[in-house]
Amino acid sequence: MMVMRSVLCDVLLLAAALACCCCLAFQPPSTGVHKHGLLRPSSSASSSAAGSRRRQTGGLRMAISRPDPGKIMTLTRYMLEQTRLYPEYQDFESLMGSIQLACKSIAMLVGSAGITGLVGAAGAVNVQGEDQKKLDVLSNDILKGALQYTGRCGVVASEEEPHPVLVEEAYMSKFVTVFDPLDGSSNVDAGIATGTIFGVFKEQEECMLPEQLDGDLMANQCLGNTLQPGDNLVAAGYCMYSSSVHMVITFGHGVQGFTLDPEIGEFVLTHPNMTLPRRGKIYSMNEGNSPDWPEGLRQYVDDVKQGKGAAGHKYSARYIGSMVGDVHRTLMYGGVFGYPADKKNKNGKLRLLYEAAPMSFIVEQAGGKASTGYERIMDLHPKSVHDRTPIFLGSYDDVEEIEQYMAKHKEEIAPHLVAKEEQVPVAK
Ligand code: FDP
Repeated sequence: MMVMRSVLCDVLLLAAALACCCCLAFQPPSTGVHKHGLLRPSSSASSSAAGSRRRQTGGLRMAISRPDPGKIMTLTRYMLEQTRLYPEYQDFESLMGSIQLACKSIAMLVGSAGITGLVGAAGAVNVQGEDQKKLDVLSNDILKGALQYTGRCGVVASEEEPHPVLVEEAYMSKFVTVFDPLDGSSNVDAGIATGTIFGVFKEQEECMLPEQLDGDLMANQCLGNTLQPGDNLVAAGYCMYSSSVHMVITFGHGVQGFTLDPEIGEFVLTHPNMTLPRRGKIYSMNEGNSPDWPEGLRQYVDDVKQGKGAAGHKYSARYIGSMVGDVHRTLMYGGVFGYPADKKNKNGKLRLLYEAAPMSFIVEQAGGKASTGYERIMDLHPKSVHDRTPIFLGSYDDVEEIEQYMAKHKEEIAPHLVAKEEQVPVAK
């Protein structure tokens, strides 16, 4: 009897959910946009006359509203409007135009990969010894291609390229762009969230060399532009390909989150001025590696699981294994994401230049903290394009607490790559 009742309940719930989905799928466009372009449900029945509809679906009432195209804050419009406030945004406009176009193309490829056969390995191994997926290779080409014609970007450094690459107009450009074209790609065949991470540095003056100089030397100088600390970043962002496509960006004046509206093919501002709560309730790390973690971290995780940390409440574990997905959730809900050093990987796994530094810039701009466990990620100077670093980022107080636990076991510090004393001199 009990079993029958629960089956009946499930059937009823399923029917309600299906009815709700149909309702979602077939709602016609209507108005209902707040000043930042946020979608919001209509507040009164009279709004149906203005284009929004409500339907009774077995007890569930749903109101779907579509933004008024004239009022929508698209990423393109946002960039235009920001140039009035900050003249330096003018330089980012064409760069962001190319990056958003590339992200839309990658989103389309990722979304249809199972159907078009773009799953599985490409048959090559990247410079870091990882199997390249077909989508890794394609995403890299799309981004490089898009950046080539901005007239603003001279050098790109990518996870999928052994060395930085000079793109057209290299000697007249202003920016160096670093990116991981498809982060978390080992998950992509399973339909799990993946993303593109990017960071933008200003080119250093040394790249403006006299023409008579030997070509190779000039190229080397220009390529050396990529090796800058996170503190030099002028823009950073990521695009997440998941149940919806999100673009989160910072130019050093806060963090803005956009969502791709598939009906109009535009990124719309849905999360203005994203901020992290000071404390969270989630820790996000690959706990399978915990036997090899530093003792301080093991103790931290043990304590917060039992509510014995400074917050006084119990923490839950959430780990996707895709940095963009894990960082996005951390930005939305708070808590801490980490990929620590361990006995086998003294520098952790994630790459400083095009993963850790851009994400740290975003997190700091959202009021959070990003650390190796001992020092600020943004202070680290990479020695080579593919350097790795341990990382903890997220709610300020949570990351600070991890640093305190790690400090209790200082003797265990992994000899990680960029101790401040041995920094590579890089002109700012
Ligand atoms: P992936 O190898 O799938 O590209 O960038 C490396 C990365 O994913 C991150 O996105 C992710 O956070 C991490 O590796 C996951 O590593 P583990 O599988 O070792 O947990």
